[in-house]
Formats: sequence, C-alpha cells, structure tokens
Amino acid sequence: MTETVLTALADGVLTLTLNRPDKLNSFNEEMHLALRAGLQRAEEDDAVRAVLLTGAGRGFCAGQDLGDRDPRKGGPAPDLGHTLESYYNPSLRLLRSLPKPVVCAVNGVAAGAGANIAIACDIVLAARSAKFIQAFARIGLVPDAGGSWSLARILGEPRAKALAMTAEPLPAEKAAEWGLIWKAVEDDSLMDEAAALAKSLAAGPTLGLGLTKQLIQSAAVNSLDQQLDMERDCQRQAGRSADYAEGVTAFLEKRKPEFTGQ
Ligand code: T3D
Repeated sequence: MTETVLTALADGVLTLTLNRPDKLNSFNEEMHLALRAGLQRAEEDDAVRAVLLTGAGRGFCAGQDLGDRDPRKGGPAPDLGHTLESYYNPSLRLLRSLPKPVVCAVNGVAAGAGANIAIACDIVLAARSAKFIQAFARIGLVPDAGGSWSLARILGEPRAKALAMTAEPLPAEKAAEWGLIWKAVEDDSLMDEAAALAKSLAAGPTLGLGLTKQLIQSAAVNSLDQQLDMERDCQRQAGRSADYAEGVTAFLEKRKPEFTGQ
C-alpha cells in the first residue's frame, strides 16, 4: 500500500512528504496518523535536528478529504469537533511544541487545514505559484487547525476576517509581503532552498534554536516582564550548553563552529 506520508532522514533533517497527490494531499485518517507519527519521531529521536514538511505532486495539502465527509452517503452528521480534537489538534500541538525547527516547503495550493498547518510551521517557504486558501467558508465551516489564532495574530483582524470570510486565494508573494510566510521563491528552486535551509538549521545549536522557538511563540501572550524572565531562564539554559561553549570557542579561534545539538 502507498505510504500517505513519505519519511526520510538525512543530515539531521527528517523530511515528511504528504503523499496523496491525486487528492492534493488532503487528509484521511491514515495520513493524519502518519503525520503525527513523523512528528513524534522528530520529538523523540536525537538524530533528528530539524524537520522539513512538504507535499507530493502539484499541491501542498487541500485540508480534509471531503470524500470522507460525503453527506449523500447518509448517516448522522459527523462530529467535526471530535475529528479536530482527535486528528488535527494533536499534530498542531506537536508542530508548535517540537523543540526543533520545522521548515515548510509549500509546493502548491494549501487550502483549509492544509493552509493552516503550513502557517503553523516555524519557517515557511512557498513556490511563487502556490496559493493559501481559507477554503472553510466555501463549505460552511470555520477556520481550524489553528488558523483563527494564527491569522488574527499575524495579519490582524481586517485581513484575517477577509481571508476567512471570502476564501479568496492568497498568492505566495502576497503572503510573504503580509508576513504570513518567510518568503516566496521560484518554483524550480523551492525544494533546493528549503532543503538547504533545513540542513543548515539541523547543523545549528539545536537546544538554543528550540528555546528561541519557545520564546518567540510565548511573546504574544506574555507581558514584557514575563518575557524578560523567560529570556533570563532560557539564556541560563543555553549558556550551559556544549553548543554555546563551541560557538564562543570557534569565534575566538576564527573558525566555523561545529555544533552537536547538545
Ligand atoms: O472534517 C473535518 O474533520 C473537519 C476539519 C476540516 C478541515 C478542512 O480542511 S475543511 C476544508 C476542506 N478543503 C477544502 O474545502 C478544499 C477543497 N478543494 C478545493 O477547493 C480545490 O481542490 C483547490 C482550490 C484546493 C484546488 O483546486 P484545483 O482546481 O487546483 O484542483 P481540483 O481539480 O479541485 O482538485 C484536484 C483533485 O483533487 C480533484 O480530484 P479529481 O477530480 O481529479 O479526481 C479533487 O476532487 C481532489 N481534491 C482536492 N481537494 C480535495 C480533493 N479531494 C478530496 N478532498 C479535498 N479536500
């Protein structure tokens, strides 16, 4: 049977490729579980020092597989709150709490939960031809997979509401201009650029990068005083790492540091 998420580990980068290209990598139960397993591996395996998430074929991810939600098949309406809690939310939480950088290479259309999973990654590169679509309004749903939270925080209410209520496609370049993603790159160079970025992050000071992620994610909810306290605690921890000692030594010896992630 075809794997719904392809997994490959090289140079400290765990590449997770959503792999249902004929359905634009929309989520069925199996793909949910495979993505979650990949993220859990990234959390537990010390050999993984960065994650690269992308999609197979011409799309990144079209959100929920609507074939699995066909009302014409009869039966009671599905409890979508339950499917969010059981399938989408655990992966979203893992992405955000993973103490390692997650790069997302958005290779094509990202719609519904697919758009919001991409946005939840730490550094997002998108092919110039890619589009982000808050497709929910088209089918009578509300933004999920963290979208109502991230869109409002990153873009502010006016743009968040307009994207969510109109479901108008947001081209990659505009998404970068608005600060929703890191950058839009030429389609042909997306995977090379994303892989190079993930590789360089994987060779970085993993502990410090994980703490940096936590700090930046906490800024939106913390007061300045809370954030200063958190910076103090994180810097104390980073300052005790082998990578900090190596970083300073390498600077003084005028050479490139060799971080081990410890
Ligand atoms: O249910 C729950 O658990 C709650 C959680 C919900 C989370 C959500 O994500 S809700 C939102 C679900 N997603 C959508 O509403 C998006 C649906 N897809 C589209 O609107 C369009 O496909 C796109 C705008 C993404 C891309 O359009 P286009 O013209 O480039 O491609 P296409 O021709 O529409 O799609 C290509 C194929 O993929 C096509 O199959 P076919 O005709 O070649 O056999 C199409 O049916 C299939 N496909 C695309 N999206 C989905 C899908 N099949 C199932 N589910 C999909 N979401």
